[in-house]
Amino acid sequence: MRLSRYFLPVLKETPSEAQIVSHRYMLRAGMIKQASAGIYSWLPLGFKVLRKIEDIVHQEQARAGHIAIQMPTLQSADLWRESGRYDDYGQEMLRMQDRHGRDMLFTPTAEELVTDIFRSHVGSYKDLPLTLYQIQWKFRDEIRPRFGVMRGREFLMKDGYNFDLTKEDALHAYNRHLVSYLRTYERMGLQAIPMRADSGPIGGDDTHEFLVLAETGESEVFYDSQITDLKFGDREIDFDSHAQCQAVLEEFTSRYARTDETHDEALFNQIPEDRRRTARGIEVGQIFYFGTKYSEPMGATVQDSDGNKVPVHMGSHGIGVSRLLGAIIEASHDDKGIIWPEGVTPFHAGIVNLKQGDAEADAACEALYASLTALGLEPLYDDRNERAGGKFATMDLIGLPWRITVGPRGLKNGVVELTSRRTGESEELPPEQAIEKIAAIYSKVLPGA
Ligand code: P5A
Repeated sequence: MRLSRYFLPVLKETPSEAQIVSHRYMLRAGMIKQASAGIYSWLPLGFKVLRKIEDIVHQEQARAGHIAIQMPTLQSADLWRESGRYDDYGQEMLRMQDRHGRDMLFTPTAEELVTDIFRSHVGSYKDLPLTLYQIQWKFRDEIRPRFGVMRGREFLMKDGYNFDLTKEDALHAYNRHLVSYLRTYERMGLQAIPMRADSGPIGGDDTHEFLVLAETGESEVFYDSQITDLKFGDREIDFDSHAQCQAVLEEFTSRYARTDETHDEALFNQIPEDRRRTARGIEVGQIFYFGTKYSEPMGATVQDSDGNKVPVHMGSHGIGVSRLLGAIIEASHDDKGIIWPEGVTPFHAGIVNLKQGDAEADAACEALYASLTALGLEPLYDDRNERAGGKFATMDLIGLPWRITVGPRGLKNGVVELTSRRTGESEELPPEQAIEKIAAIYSKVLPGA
């Protein structure tokens, strides 16, 4: 993409309504525009990152054997009356009527709808296990929408639902999701710690939230510092193996880590004092096992091997897809702007032409642009007639991990400058070597590369 032809409405001033750094940078970098309280339009740069996050989620869901569907945002109230949640859900649910006076609602979650799909089409234990998921907009009429995409009213969620014959199988689905989520968040450059939590209106006793530690997080958390040393890394897991998923779950959940809802001071105090941590965290996901809470009242049953009709055991699992942009920025920025992890960056490298209009500099930039594109990478070329200082400030703000700076002086010596956004370190090297280096870095990040 050439910046001269892109739509990147960068703001010079810091918007006064933004209280936390991710919200400020998302507005300043022209990623989002508020449409009304807690509701945002996604501008090109923000939309690009949102799509990258969705891509990672889809890839990791496929790896775990889960199947994508798409359900509507508007639902009939009838199903929610069947489960009993229509009256329970309260004011967070946006309710409306269609022209015939039928009660409708904007989906805050979709346990009922997916259970209805299941009961209409699945009747035998032979069709299990089954996990269906979607990435879809949700609406929750939060009393205090704030911090931009962090606590929106409309927000994008990955929501998945497992259907299993037995409790044991459903607990495997729970464990499998925990493992899959560890991998998913790490690919986004995040450490998200599973913590024992409270299940709220979704229900059930088994639930973990995934929290990214950040001072601006809305949740208070308590944990054993040893937990932050754990990395999932690139281990190969057989997601069908109960034993393997169980082992990973135990490794990542055996140390104390709880949100304030489930915090137990006496247990916490058994950890050696130098390892006790109290901090704040951003909830980027949550997994639930709730057994037959929906399948029983809604009649979602299958025939077991003895021919008996039994309600299926279920759980649901959510990732805050749009919230993740805020969480990633909170975890990765400096005073100049965002620092995107390679896995989610909107463009792989920036090209800054120090002397637009200089025949040699222009040609060198074009050649770099073509080489990166040929490798399947997306460069953002700042080809505007602007001062170098302004170009650098924009690149720093939008946070591309790598910048190639091209100017007539370097070109005389056959070199360009390659700068890491994260460390600020630069090196001069011939253009081909700069390309090779960038290609090598992304070959480890991009799937299939
Ligand atoms: C699991 C999937 C559920 O709704 N039902 C389907 C279950 N879980 S949840 O924890 O309530 O939500 C899942 C994730 O969505 C994100 N989230 C939000 N993001 C932005 N703004 C909001 N107002 C908001 N509310 C929830 C969180 O990341 C949460 O973990």
